[in-house]
Amino acid sequence: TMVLGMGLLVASCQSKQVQFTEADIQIIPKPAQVTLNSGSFEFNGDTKIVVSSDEQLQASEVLLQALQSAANLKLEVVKEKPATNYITFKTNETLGKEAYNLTVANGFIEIEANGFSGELYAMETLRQLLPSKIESNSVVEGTDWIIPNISITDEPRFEWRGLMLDVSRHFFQKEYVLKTIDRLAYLKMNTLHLHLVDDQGWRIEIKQYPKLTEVGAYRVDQENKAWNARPTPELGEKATYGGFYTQDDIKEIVAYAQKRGINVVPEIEMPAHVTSAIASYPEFSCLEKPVMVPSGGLWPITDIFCAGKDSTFEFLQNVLMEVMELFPSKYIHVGGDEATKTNWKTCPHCQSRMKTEGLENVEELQSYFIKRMERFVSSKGRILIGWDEILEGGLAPGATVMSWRGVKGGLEASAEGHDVVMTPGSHCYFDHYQGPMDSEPLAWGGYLPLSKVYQFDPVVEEMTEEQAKHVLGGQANLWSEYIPTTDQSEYMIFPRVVALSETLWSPKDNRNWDEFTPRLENMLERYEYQGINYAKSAYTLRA
Ligand code: TNX
Repeated sequence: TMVLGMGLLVASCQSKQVQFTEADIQIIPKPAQVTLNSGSFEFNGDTKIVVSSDEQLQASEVLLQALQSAANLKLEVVKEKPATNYITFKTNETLGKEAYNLTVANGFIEIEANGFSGELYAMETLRQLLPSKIESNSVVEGTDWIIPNISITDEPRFEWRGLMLDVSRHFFQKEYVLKTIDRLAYLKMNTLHLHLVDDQGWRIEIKQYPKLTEVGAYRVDQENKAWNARPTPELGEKATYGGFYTQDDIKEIVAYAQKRGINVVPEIEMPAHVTSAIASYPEFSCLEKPVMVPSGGLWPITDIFCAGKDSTFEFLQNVLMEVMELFPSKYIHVGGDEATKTNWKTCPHCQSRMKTEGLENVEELQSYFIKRMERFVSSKGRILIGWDEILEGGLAPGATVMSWRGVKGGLEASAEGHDVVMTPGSHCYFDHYQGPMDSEPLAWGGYLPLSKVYQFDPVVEEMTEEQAKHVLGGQANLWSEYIPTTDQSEYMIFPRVVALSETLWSPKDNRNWDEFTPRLENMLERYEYQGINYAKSAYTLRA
């Protein structure tokens, strides 16, 4: 045993060498530029990480944790550069905030970046260069933790790389949101849009209006077997199904996301998709009639916020004040979609508002509504963003548009000089089927296979160069009418989000489906280790 012990000691001081080939480089999203060099770098018990800031330490966390749990290697974090076998950071102020250069050479790894996001993304890349077993949450024996000598120059094509979770139609616990944040960061996605309000549930605690969550966060049941199948519940029925995030939960989510380079964009819907709010405070609707929080996908719903009463605006501004305290996001989403304006046509408050403001139709009244909110949001130094319906009747001057009904809204808004985020239903709706309907779990309808997500491009042909400059990026939306569990949510997100991440990050010319699929296969191995319930069907049906 003495001799054996010595042998191990020697082995751990020397590093093994392996020659890699191009096919071994399986990073997703594909980096802008990769050069494979000869030689390799082995992580072992002597490898050190040299950090000179809290941000660098935070960025290193993903690699430190992975190496510890899968490889049983506890890398020492030091301030002074050792002679060999280390990772080091270098600041390069000419780089973009999310860019990084990564050099792996004999005996050292150097990360060049200009701030936290770039540092983090370099670490995520290192993690992906390691064998997929690095994702195991228990120690894997008999694996060499060796990566190729390589130089990578990388930066994103788009600044908005998002996923929207609809936590209203079904509520998802904070823990699942945190997990999703980790998984987005792994793919260098940087935006999590939380759809916190809809007819079927109000999901954020607002201190000034406690009934929003006491009443608005709960409904009679989770039933949602067919679109519109369930009738409006009877007044007084017991409503116990649901949940919400406390303000402390929100603070935790936001802080967690910040440490993973992710901006959390809150969405507070208005003027429609708000039965949960009206069930809590009927006085802010036109009819002021008591209603129950409906289940499932019940739609359309005519009870919406009254655009005539000043008290509605006061209420919404107070809500947004609390929201802006909690979310540092530059963008505040106010929904604006699918407002059925039937009641506005007869409501005396709305009619008199139209008269005094000189508005000709209810579309202009919605435009008035959003413009008024936009003035408020921008007075607080934030940017209002909304679904493309906010274009109707005239777009608010500082607003950014999220184009979902195809690319039309994005074309129109960018032509007017507004920024846009492209989320067309055709390529970005993860609530749609990803395989044949008869073999897939119930979904909203529509068909969005993996390959189609991979074809997505937020910049469309019809755009001029000037319009293209206004495209911030793209985002997938996961509406959850038919998604009652986290398992089902994972199933709909993965692996389509893998394809999305590459369309939003990688240079257009670097994208190639046939070259992508083997890398995807490697990613799915990683998801096996991470315990993600990805859709295997999407993968077998990928062609
Ligand atoms: C339309 S997309 C909606 C959502 C639904 C979705 C179902 C958008 C802005 N509004 O309320 O959940 O369709 O695909």
